[in-house]
Amino acid sequence: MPTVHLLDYVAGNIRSLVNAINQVGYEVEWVKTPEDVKNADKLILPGVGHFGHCLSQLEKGGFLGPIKQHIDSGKPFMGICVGLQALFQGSDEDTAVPGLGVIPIHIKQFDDKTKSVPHIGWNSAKNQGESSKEQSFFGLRPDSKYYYVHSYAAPYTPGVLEKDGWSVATATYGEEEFIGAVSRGNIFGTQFHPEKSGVAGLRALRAFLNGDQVTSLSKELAAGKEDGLTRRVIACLDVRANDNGDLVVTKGDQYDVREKSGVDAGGQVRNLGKPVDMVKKYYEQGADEVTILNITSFRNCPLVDTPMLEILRRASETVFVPLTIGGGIKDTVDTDGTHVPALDVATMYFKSGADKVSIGSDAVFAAEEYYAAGKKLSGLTAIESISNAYGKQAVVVSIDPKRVYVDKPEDTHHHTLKTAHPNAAGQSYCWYQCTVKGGRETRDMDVRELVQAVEAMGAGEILLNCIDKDGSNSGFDLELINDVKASIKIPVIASSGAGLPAHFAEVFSKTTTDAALGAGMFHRGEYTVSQVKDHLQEGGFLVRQFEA
Ligand code: 1PR
Repeated sequence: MPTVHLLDYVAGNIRSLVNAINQVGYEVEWVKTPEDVKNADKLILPGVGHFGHCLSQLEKGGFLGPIKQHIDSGKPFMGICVGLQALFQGSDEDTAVPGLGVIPIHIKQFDDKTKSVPHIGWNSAKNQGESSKEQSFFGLRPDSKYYYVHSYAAPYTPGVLEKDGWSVATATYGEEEFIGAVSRGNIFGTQFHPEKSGVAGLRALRAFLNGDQVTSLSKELAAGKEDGLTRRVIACLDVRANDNGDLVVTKGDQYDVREKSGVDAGGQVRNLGKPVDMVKKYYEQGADEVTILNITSFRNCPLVDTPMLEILRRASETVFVPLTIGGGIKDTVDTDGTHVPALDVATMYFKSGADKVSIGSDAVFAAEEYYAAGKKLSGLTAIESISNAYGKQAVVVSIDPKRVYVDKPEDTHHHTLKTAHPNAAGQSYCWYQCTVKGGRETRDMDVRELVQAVEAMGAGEILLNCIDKDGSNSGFDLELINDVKASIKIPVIASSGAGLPAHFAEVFSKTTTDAALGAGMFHRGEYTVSQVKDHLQEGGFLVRQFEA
């Protein structure tokens, strides 16, 4: 197999990039020292986390000079995400640290007044400039969608880079048009993650590695599709061991996963399939992401045997959309008494192919401490340590709230809302109480307090479940979703209650949710992810369809 050199200069969750490189027929050689850069023919600089941290790590390691020499010598170079941003002059993210200055533009933060930041999801990379009707570069297609996750981007001004010989492909987020990919001569950079962008991303990666710079476009392809962020549809797998010890995908009603009727009635864990097979199935149906939750993580199990690791390793070899893993991401005492910090637990998952980790119970405990300390950050929580090391986009907080009805807002010190769905006793105010350990224990904290605390700690996204709605097939809890969206800037994934494709259309039209997740309706085979997307598309929503 031909090789490509990959620079792993910070703790990076780049297992998926290695898998994608292998998938397109190349082997990775690691760059460990500045000397190794000199031996590289093709060089890829992936980027995770913080611009300033990345650039100063590269500087400290003595890599910056050799990278510049590599680029100047005309050898193939590709920068991904912050690896692309490193090519620019500098970034708002850290104005004290300069970039490589290859592209004379400054990276800016997205405006969060009218939209969620980070920008997470599938967006375009449409070639600009005069030749864009006939051609694109490195396999990019105007009708394809690519997976982005970032808070900072290079603003696009038509003609500025083109006049210096650059080819530019752009995406639009809200009102802002930014650079999604650039290329000139031996240089290729993508703000999106090709390794997480399905077949479209693999095509770009393969084209770079094969040196296929110019991509001719047919008339239909050049016409492209509507620009902008698509509606994100996520499939979620709740995983646990059944009573025979086999790992199965299960699904509860209000978090109770044991059968209540049929041949297995009497308490068997509901078995809906094998985890790795189901991850692949949903990828091929067009799921924009797959979330895998270990729902019995509070039980003791030696960390190295954590069943999720093997599932991730196998799934990430052939599934090229983001994989989120949840359950048990916290400071842990292993069965042999060793203390393992949450960051190390997360690192194990990232190394096995996860792109994000999802934190449940531990986020509630951390938020309690945050308020007890007068809203002071300790710097020690799982959210903070993982977010600092891997970037906030890698940290999801999963919330399991329950509705609590009251007669009037004064009856509780928690944030209430007036609901259109009063309970049997006629109470029409409610608040949403946080729970831990998969809903087994309630805490004196409402959802608004929790989301604001975890946003302050550096969480990048909220997975918003609702125990009352879980498994009900009655649609999402729109009131809860709107209330949470109004409280924070980070993206929210609506979860619990999806039973029909129409429920996805409803949540996208009646709330400003950033993504919507379904579980039971997919597992039971009632609907496929592609049927949900077809329904959304017919309703005028922009979606990404699976590219074979
Ligand atoms: O607390 O950090 O160890 O994480 C445990 C994780 O496991 C949390 O994310 C928690 O939500 C999850 N979990 C724990 N127990 C259960 C259970 O079901 N007994 N599952 C559970 C949560 C809820 C959703 C579900 C949606 C959509 N699953 O993820 O997929 O409600 O379902 P639907 O579309 O069928 O309605 P920690």
